[in-house]
Amino acid sequence: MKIQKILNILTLLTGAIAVTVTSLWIGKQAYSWLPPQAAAESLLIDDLISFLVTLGAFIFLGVTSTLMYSVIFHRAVKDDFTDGPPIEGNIALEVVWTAIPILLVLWIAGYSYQVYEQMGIQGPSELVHLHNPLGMESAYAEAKDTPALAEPVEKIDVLAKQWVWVFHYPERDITSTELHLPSDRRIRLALKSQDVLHGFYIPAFRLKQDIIPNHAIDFEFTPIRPGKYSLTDSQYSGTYFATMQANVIVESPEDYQQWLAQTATQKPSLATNQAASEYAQTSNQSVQTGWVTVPPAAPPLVNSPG
Ligand SMILES: [Cu+2]
Repeated sequence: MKIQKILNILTLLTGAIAVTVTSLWIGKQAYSWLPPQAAAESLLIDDLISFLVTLGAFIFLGVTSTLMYSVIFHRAVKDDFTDGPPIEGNIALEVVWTAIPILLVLWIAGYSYQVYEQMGIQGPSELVHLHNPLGMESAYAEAKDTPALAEPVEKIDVLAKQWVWVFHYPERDITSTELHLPSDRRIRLALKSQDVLHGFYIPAFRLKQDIIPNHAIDFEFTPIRPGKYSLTDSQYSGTYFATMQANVIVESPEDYQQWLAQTATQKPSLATNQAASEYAQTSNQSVQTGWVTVPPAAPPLVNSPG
């Protein structure tokens, strides 16, 4: 009897260690499932995702391995149709399995909030303050003291409309349909929408922000990896919403300055606009659906049509 108990504890211990080690390994794999880490914020988000995957893997493996163990080693013998032992509640067990999930949820909430605070992305602060006057104010005040925000900031205006992104660089007063960004510089975007709700989403930066009409939303981040990424609209904004994509080019500050200077010498020209050309095509079609759609905004005049 004694030996049986020791064996049971050993089995449980071995199982728990195997599940923990496997979960930690799966959590490490999570990094490779995601796009390149092109902004400082993506490092924080990916750590959070890895943590959540580790936790999820631990619960999944813990539950399934217990189930498999019971099915394999505690099968009823053939022709045994008797009932199992009548177990009527267990206060200690119920307290434990209620307390553990509560603590886990609080841990996830605390960690997520901390990541959001560290990112210091600003967002629609005046709207957030309106709905949550106590919670957010201190977070923003604190974020202003972090060294990331004390760095020189590159300001760019982003205008979203049906269905095109237009970027304006106030420093040189130039516009483009491709978003150029210097790497390792704090970027501050002023997000504006001319018509409806749009969503600013760069998966490689792990950043997403709704753009609300009639509100300029400050949005901050730091690109860290030169390369070409894509910006997509994360909110359904009408018929040609799928065409609302733009290239994001992260380059060294020297290349960025060179691009600004070179673009400043170019006369504004009409940008190619997929939404406008698709709309023009449908009006030439012989079969008319009769469905009305919002006509796309006129293609913008930009210094760099991309
Ligand atoms: Cu849109």
